[in-house]
Amino acid sequence: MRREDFPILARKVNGHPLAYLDNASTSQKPKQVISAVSDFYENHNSNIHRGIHSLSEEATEMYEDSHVKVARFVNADNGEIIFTRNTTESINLLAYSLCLGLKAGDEILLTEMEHHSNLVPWQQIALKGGLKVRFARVDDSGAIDMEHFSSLLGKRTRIVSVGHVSNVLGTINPVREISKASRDNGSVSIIDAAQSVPHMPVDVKSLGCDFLAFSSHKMLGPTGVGVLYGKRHILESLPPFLFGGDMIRQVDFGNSRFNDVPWKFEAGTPDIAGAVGLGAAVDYLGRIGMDAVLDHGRKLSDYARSRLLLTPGIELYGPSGKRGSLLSFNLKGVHSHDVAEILDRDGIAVRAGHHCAMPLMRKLGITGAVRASFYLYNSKDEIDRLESSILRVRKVFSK
Ligand code: C6P
Repeated sequence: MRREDFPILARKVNGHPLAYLDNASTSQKPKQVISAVSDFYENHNSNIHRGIHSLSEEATEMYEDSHVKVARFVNADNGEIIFTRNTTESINLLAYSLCLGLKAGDEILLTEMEHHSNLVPWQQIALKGGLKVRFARVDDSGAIDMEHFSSLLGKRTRIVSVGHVSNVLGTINPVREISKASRDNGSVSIIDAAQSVPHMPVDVKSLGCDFLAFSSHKMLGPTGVGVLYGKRHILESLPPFLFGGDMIRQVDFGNSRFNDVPWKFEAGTPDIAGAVGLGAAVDYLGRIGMDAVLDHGRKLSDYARSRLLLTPGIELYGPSGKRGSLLSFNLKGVHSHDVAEILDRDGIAVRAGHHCAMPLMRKLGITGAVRASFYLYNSKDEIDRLESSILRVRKVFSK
């Protein structure tokens, strides 16, 4: 699918054509995104919302246009999209701003499969404020134990924050059901959509969540830009996270009044070129269609699973049915870093290690895993190369 749009994919690594299977970490960028960023710097670079001159007006319009494009992409309304630096910052913003209003003993409900970005911010705020973080169990199939989840959702649960797609297991969590249960319980619902928005159609209205966070760099856009969707009335009532320029309406020595949403949450000069690049990424994905992106990712992930199931010595993690576009595994008796290093010699880029999910690793009884993650430019041929390379690793280590 449009491999030729991605200049980096023409590269060779260690003498082999690059098979980039580390997309859950960050995706590659098409020339349309790269050109949008360089066009911004070459022709429009200026600060936004400040200067009354042509360049500043152009930059402001381009930056705001990206808010609108991203809002449309996830079916949010204007004013409901905040640009942050990444998913991590989006969740930190919520941890700070939402927890300011909580009391000691209030609870935050997560799951055992969360990425550190959706765990450490809550844990640290909870430690400071006497809040309690609870974790819904992950069962042997790699799914959230929904009975356990329901048993933890109680009178003191103020916040429920759950990953849409696990970056280790690939599990697609029932976030619509979770958002509804949270709403019925009077809790705020948050979806960590870092691994879903790049790979499938996501509609915040249909999911019914209060907040949803994701990163530009995993969906063909530049690094340095993240997104936080929030229901407008909640954003309006929430205190800001960062203070300074651009997020204010009126400042006196004694106090300040804040700007409207989303700018109340966008203090200081943002990554303007990055936001413009994200707009171009959303245009690109929109032209392909997210249903087609999902279909392609699913086919590759199913194909990879079917091949690796037959590979001797492989232990696979995550559900056997519908999964995100990734697959984690270990080769028995070989450290995941050694596998990744030998695959790299064959030009195959995968991630290995704990994948920023140490508690989940502990739960699985492993210290790390190898992860192959796919995107719209990957092919079955690359998965065949992965399989042959793994067989070579096995040979090296069985000597
Ligand atoms: N996971 C991975 O290789 P940032 O780094 O803020 O853009 O995204 C954080 C994040 C949050 N939630 C989930 C489910 C994620 O997968 C990630 C990023 C990468 O798995 C880098 S650790």
